[in-house]
Amino acid sequence: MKSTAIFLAVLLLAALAMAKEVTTEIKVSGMTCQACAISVQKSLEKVKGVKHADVSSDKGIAKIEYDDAQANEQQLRDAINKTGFKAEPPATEKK
Ligand SMILES: [Cu+2]
Repeated sequence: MKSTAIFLAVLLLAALAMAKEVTTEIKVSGMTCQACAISVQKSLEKVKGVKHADVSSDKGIAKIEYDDAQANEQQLRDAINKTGFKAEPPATEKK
């Protein structure tokens, strides 16, 4: 049935639309040169759902584009911490 196929296609598109891509910035301390930034970036890009990571050792910031259906910020922080650098806590959680 043609209508069934169309219905399924619409459902699939709706599911894909719900998986939204988000961009977040995480402060990273301890990076001193470009090699540090690259190792953080490589680690972030290994996290499932991460599309792109842009890490600046000068600014001490990792900018990450990821699919929030597959990854969350905690996983990103864990990936950064695993490299030996430190993901700073989110500004909103600072006391
Ligand atoms: Cu370095």
